[in-house]
Amino acid sequence: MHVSEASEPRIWDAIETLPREQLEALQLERLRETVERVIQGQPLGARRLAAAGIGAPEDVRSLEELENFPLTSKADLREAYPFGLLAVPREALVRVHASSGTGGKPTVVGYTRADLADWSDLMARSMTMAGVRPGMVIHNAYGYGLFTGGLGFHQGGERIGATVVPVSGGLTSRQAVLLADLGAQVLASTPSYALTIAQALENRGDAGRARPRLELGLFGGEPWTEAMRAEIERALGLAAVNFYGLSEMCGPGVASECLAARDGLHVAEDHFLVEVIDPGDGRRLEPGEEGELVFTTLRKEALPLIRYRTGDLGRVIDEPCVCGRTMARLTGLRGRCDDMLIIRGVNLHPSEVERLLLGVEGTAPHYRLIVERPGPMDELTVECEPGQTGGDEEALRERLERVLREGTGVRMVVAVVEPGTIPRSEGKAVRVIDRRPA
Ligand code: DLL
Repeated sequence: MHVSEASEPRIWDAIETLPREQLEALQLERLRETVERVIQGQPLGARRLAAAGIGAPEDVRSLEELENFPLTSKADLREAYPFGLLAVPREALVRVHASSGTGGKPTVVGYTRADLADWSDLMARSMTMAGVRPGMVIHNAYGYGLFTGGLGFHQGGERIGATVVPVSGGLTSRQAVLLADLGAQVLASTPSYALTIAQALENRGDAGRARPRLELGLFGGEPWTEAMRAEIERALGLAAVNFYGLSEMCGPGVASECLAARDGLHVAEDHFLVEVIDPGDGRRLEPGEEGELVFTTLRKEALPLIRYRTGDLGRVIDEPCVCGRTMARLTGLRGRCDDMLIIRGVNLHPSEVERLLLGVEGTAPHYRLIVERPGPMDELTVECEPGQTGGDEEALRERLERVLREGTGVRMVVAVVEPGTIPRSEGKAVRVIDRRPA
């Protein structure tokens, strides 16, 4: 890691350090505005609020009452596809984005001009917090298009006054050339794609060519472990910073790490109220407890959402951060509740396998999990590639099987495959191949 002097963290907006009391007063005011927008423009939301006894913004007397409001789910968005939950006329949208979702229709989201301005500002704030400065060259390898990653980081970079290179995802060998030749100091991409790019840089060799000058990586859009962070930092020689978000809120910019601590992602609490609930019974959990993240938009015009269930697991910590920001932090982003595998009765998160796998010397950071049901029981095979150092593959396989069994309580088969065989990611990595009959 070699972050230059110029990258010392700065504050973009005084609101980031607002005393909690003032922040909460602002949140309450904005929650009432959101309730007003829902009542005026979103019939489904208005009916649900009415059923919870909220017929007017004044009926919301405190932030605590939010706990009694009904939850909104992805299924609500899907049923209202594409524009049924808009609180403004469709003509008021200046942009739409969408998230792919598994099978079936994508989730479509819309932005008014004010929503886009807010989002750009949020991205500029988050990227500043991550160490980006005016004039830095940002190689933006997030996909441009319906995915919010490309345009999200693009807008934030321009708003800061950085030099944005809108490469988008794909054509990886060209990425390596541009990254070095244009002197990128910042790489923005999914963590898995960052590794693909790192490999392309390596393959290219460096005889007589420009060396990459990377300092910072702005990575997110998929779960990744501390072990993966260490791998990426080593491979690219940069400080890797975690970004979290989802299209239904705005895209990236919902919660991001500060470079000063890189210990938890500060939630943009002036734009989104965060809660953690028990995914089973919907009960609200205390700070520090792990559960499903739920967000309420506080500023969105086009698509205000009250208590939106993300399906993501995490924890909220409210202890002050060394960076001086007062906004609460997310930690333990382990993936989605429905990514959890149940193998012979034991719950297993793919991220747990990643953590254990990368902890073993001699493995490369490329893997996938294959679930099959050859007989009455599920079988899990972990495919991975050996590291560059070479060595006894049979010994590596045995060691991995032992570490995974001891670490998870699940017996799995490890297959050490030829380097380069596991498909490389150009966006969000596909980690689990489920071959079980439906
Ligand atoms: O992935 C927004 C984004 C783009 C965030 C680029 C950060 C960087 P969607 O395509 O709607 O939006 O997918 C959202 O991705 O609910 C999480 O399950 C997952 N996710 C996003 N960031 C992280 C992260 C964008 N840092 C879904 N850690 C979310 C873990 C993440 N999971």
